[in-house]
Amino acid sequence: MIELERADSVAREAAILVGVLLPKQDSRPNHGSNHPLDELEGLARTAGARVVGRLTQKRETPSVATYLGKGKVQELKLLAAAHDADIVIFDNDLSPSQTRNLERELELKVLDRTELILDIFASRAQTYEARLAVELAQLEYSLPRLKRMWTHLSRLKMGIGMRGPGEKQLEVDRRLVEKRIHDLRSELDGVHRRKERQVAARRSHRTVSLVGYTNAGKSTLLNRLTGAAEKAEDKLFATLDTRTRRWFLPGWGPVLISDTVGFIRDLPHSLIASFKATLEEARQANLLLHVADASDLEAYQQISAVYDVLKEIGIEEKDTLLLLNKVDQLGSPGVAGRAQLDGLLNRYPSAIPISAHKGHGLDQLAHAVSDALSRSFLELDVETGVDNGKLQAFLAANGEIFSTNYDTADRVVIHCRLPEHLVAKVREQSGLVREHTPPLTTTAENCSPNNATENGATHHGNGTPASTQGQQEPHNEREDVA
Ligand SMILES: Nc1nc2c(ncn2[C@@H]2O[C@H](COP(=O)(O)OP(=O)(O)OP(=O)(O)O)[C@@H](O)[C@H]2O)c(=O)[nH]1
Ligand SMILES: [Mg+2]
Repeated sequence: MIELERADSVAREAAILVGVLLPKQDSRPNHGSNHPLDELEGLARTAGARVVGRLTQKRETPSVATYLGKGKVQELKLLAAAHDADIVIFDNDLSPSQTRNLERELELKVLDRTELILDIFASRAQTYEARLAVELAQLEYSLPRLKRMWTHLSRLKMGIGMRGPGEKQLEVDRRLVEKRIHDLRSELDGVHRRKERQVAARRSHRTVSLVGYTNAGKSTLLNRLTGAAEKAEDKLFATLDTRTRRWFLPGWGPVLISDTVGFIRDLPHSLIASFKATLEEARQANLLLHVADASDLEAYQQISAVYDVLKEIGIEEKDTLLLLNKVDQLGSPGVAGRAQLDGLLNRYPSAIPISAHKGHGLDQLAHAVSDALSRSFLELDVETGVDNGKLQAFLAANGEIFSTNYDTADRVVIHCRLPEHLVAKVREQSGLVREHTPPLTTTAENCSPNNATENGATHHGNGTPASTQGQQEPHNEREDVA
């Protein structure tokens, strides 16, 4: 089987890692204690390579022809020969001509960081949607590099960077690739629209979405909270699609919680764009839980890389709780200690320290989630005809009913808590909506619609309190696009 042959060859690939430290990257904190190629090594291992050597160079700017300086290219060639390497992986993004020049010079396959990430995604994508997304991202990456085939290498073999559609498409004519890209885009658009509708259909439930750097512990937390058994591994990009589970939030009730693909610094733009459908749950969630690995020496950089990706998909303004995970690890050898956690808490005072693995901090997490969700709920008095059973059933299904008062023969007032975005639906079903008036001040008189303005909730003819009306309409319109 071809797949097995590929996996087999990848497992045997000996890789040299190369990083050019430009002034911006070199000034990233913690590099004194963490090797700048550690993350690339994690990625290379995830792709199945055996790392046999590392080489770094500090430069003001990359060399136009080979990214590395001339002398370093020769050093790299010797290093690769000494370790009988099969492949060279750069931590930087190379232009098509830099890759070609390096491959000629080194007589070895050369990959850059983007290509390595794409390759991992290609080998891990399980669902139809994830496969389409990865194929599209790979083809977009390959298009400007179509001339670059590894035929000029004497030691051509299958392996990293040649999985997925890469090896097929590099041989075909550009127009066919463009056509395939076009087809994939429209197929993914269809998937995205279907996904938007599916997610929107669940709007009556509050939804919480886990986001975060890859390997931060999102799937472990989902499993811990919901008793699910999703794959959680000490591997980068263990999760590539979205799983949604029901979480019984103490003191609140059931909410939907979803786990999704992890982020990484400099995530290729084409990949983010292709994974739009996968990230739809996060886009429509009421609340994001940003899981960060507080024990990682690069925690600060990882947190800001996640914010960068959230910005790129346009959801950086969403209500977000930052969770500092793996606190059980603090104090273990080789990981960040208590001082880093204190520093993180100083920088992000409302962050919640947790251990998804051991279950620490989950009560505090549940409280914080309840509080955050409550902010988007309204406590209301809904008045309607006693015979409007449909609306009463709607309120019972989508909100929480505290009391029902039959103050007049034909009218009923229901005191309830309701998601803000459903207020318009209540109005559509002949419900008159007012801010809740506490029972002690409630009289038969001020429950009548005519007196609504007198008890503090300004009416606008449609039953919505002034305080909610302004935000309500655009919010609903945006969600109704699906
Ligand atoms: N010590 C410790 N390890 C944890 C904790 N949470 C998760 N881990 C470990 O971290 C690794 C990654 O966990 P996952 O839950 O797969 O991480 P993820 O964020 O889903 O990763 P991707 O799906 O790859 O993006 C696994 O080996 C977990 O066992 C924790 O609280 N403490
Ligand atoms: Mg995961």
